[in-house]
Amino acid sequence: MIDRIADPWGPSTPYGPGEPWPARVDTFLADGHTDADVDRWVPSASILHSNGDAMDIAVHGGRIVGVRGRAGDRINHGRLDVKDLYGWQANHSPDRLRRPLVREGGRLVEADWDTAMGRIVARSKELLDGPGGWGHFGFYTSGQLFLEEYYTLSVIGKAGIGTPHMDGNTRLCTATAASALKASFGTDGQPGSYTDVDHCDAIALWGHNVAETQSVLWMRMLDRRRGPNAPAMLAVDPRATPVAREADVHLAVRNGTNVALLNGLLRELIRRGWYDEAYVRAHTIGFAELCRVVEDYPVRRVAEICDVPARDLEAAAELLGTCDRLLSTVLQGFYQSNQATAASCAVNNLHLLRGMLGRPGAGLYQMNGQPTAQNNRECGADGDLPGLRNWANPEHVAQLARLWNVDVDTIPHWAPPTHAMQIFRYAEQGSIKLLWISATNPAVSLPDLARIRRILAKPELFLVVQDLFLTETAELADVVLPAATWGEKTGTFTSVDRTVHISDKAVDPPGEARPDLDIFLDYARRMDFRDRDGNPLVPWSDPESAFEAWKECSRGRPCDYTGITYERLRGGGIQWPCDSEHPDGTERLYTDGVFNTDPDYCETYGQDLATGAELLPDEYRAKEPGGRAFLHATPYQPSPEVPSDEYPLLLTTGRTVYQFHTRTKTGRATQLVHAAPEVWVEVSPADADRLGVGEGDRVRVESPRGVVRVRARVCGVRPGVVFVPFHYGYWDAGDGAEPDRAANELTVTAWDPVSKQPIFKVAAVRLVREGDSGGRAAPAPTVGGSAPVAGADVPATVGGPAAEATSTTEGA
Ligand SMILES: Nc1nc2c(c(=O)[nH]1)N[C@H]1C(S)=C(S)[C@@H](COP(=O)(O)OP(=O)(O)OC[C@H]3O[C@@H](n4cnc5c(=O)[nH]c(N)nc54)[C@H](O)[C@@H]3O)O[C@H]1N2
Ligand SMILES: Nc1nc2c(c(=O)[nH]1)N[C@H]1C(S)=C(S)[C@@H](COP(=O)(O)OP(=O)(O)OC[C@H]3O[C@@H](n4cnc5c(=O)[nH]c(N)nc54)[C@H](O)[C@@H]3O)O[C@H]1N2
Ligand SMILES: [Mo]
Repeated sequence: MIDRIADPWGPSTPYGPGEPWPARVDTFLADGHTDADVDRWVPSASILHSNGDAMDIAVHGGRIVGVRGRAGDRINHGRLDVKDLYGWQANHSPDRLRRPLVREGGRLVEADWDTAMGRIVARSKELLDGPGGWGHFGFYTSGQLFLEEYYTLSVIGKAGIGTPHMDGNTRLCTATAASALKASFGTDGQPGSYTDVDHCDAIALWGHNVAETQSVLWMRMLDRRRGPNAPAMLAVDPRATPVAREADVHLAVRNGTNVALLNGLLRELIRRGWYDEAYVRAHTIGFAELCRVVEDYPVRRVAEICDVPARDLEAAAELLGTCDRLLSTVLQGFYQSNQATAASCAVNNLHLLRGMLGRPGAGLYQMNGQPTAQNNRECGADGDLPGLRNWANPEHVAQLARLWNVDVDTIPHWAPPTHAMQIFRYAEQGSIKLLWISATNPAVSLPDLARIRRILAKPELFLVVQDLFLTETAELADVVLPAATWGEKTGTFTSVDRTVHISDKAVDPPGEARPDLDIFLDYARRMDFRDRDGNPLVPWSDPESAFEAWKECSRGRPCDYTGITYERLRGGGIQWPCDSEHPDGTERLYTDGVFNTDPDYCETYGQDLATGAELLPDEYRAKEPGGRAFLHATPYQPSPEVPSDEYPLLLTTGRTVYQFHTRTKTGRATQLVHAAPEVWVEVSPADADRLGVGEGDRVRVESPRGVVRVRARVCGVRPGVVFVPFHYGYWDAGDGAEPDRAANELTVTAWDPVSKQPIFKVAAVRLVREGDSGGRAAPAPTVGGSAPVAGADVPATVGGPAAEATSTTEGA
């Protein structure tokens, strides 16, 4: 029995390079249940991060009673993340939405489905038939639905209503992953495989606190680190995360300076000849321009911009330049920071320069965050066209028109699809009059919340919210639709390394809650969307028939699913592309150094990485990519908001291992609530001293936009920077929530010019002491990035008997 709150990573199983990662099966059964009284184990995968850990759901008496990792699965070899062990308990929370709600006289009251859907359909028809038609519709969805749901929504939006105003919270999450992959390699799709961890001799983590956010992947990395011939490790993060503490080289850069750092590192590699000339010549375009741009970033200058020691930069360059099999992961420290796409492409440059792609151990993950973000990008409910098609390529649009049997001009393609921040802007200006939000909670997760609340509360905006709970966002809705979730519905989803899993229905949803797929299908039926021949536009009726329809859409594209069936998935995960040429799936992309940059095949004609300006098709063709990848070079520019006399500190935001996003699930699982009950701010010892702030003291963090009242944790964040986790909204988990606690009260309305991903990782703030600690430590975990400074008198984060789980290793 292991208290996995106290030890989120569990027992180590060291292994050496090229060896298989040993299995370790993690199980948690609640309330004294044992294997013996489990009626059924239902196959699924984790839904509280993007790792795609396979698990089985334990069912007893029609209820979920626990989970167990699947030993034979290629991703996790049986291990489970701490949120997955306990988070499912939220499914049974007594405050789940059980019936639809509609607004009557200013209040939300219960209604039946006919009434709720009737209101949405009446408003939709009125808008669609009136002047401006499709322009009044906005859809804002998620990275947490299933593939079948995104594809259905995508067809409804693009071929039924014909609106370009559809995006996902994936815009906040992995828009930059997609942009960087498209810009360098031609299309979305991760080149690497998780088995690269088994083979690599160096790991670089670029703004990725993998220990807390993809903890099973971290277990794999740690097991290599504890075994023979361990890989070297580089961490780039302004905080002393567990990753940074483990790394051989930790660059605690000033947040917002990633491009300067990468330019400096690339310059060192080139200068010292640490690159693969033959690979660069055969497989890339843009080397001369890259050399020219990075020439301006000598180590001394970069050390100054990033505020890290020059010798650490040199050590990092040597680590990256002299390894044989480099594995990189990139996540929010890049995607949500300044110059997001340019910085992420610079990591692609590094792998291209060193020829570190397409072979075991030489892996690159432009990471996903949410469990099903990849599917949203594939299916196009997020501001892409389905099947990783190029909206600016008329033949790609024509393919969709043929598939759906609709007029080409119905499908919006005259301009780039509208990104989320612009959708909210249109709602603010009043041109979007119906906004349908599914499986996301923007009243906590979007930047500059005072503004977002104003927009969502506008009486002229007809707001539909489809969720499990009456969230901060749902409270502002005109119609609330109660959804079924993971464990209560069937569907598929795809993790970072393109592995597709099936998640089967294990139990019935509460009350009248319905799977999101059924809700979208119901809407399509009631709206009576038809194709050109008068047949129903959306002819499928359940998850499997939706999946079969999607397979046709994916045919011949990079994410080809045509060889996958539900039946095959019940035997285990499969990596796309899976087609007649690759019947068992594909472990790595670009093994032959040929990239998806062909003008007829690519997903984008490219953008200027500094300004976001779109290239014309002819400009792209003129480059004659011929299957080569693009090396992009971008000069560093300071962040849109930098510290001033008034706001002298840099703010960054992010996560703890125990909570997921706005806590609608993890905030309803006792073990996780107790581990991280309330918001805090991380302050460096130097800043704490200067400001007279001690551990647990009450402080105010203020930006030009808002304020949060929190307690201070003195810990390993870099001097001049403070960190606030963004998990805590207004909803009260019975933990005595204080007002003014959402990090996004402080953040800026600004985004990357290329990916349009908001900048959550850089803002200017000041910190004001409000009162003393009353002898209590901050409510921050002692595990993870918020671990207090050595010697601090802070009680350790533990879970006690309620958090005891088992971990079984072979032969143990
Ligand atoms: N426990 C947990 N796991 C999760 C989630 C969760 O909410 N909780 N969410 C999932 C999702 S959707 C996502 S997107 C991922 C996110 O996973 P991560 O990206 O790992 O998580 P974050 O904490 O947002 O940010 C990572 C790190 O970026 C650092 N950082 C901040 N600014 C900068 C900068 O300018 N440069 C650099 N180099 N680093 C910077 C922060 O200090 C932080 O440690 O996690 C997934 N997994
Ligand atoms: N300051 C700051 N802000 C951030 C970030 C940051 O690092 N810093 N990170 C950003 C990132 S990467 C992300 S991904 C976003 C996440 O932000 P959100 O998407 O707003 O976060 P969640 O709390 O996951 O919201 C998902 C909602 O969907 C509901 N839900 C779950 N499953 C289902 C389902 O099956 N069907 C339906 N209909 N509903 C369901 C949940 O109850 C919940 O209300 O936040 C972003 N905001
Ligand atoms: Mo995310």
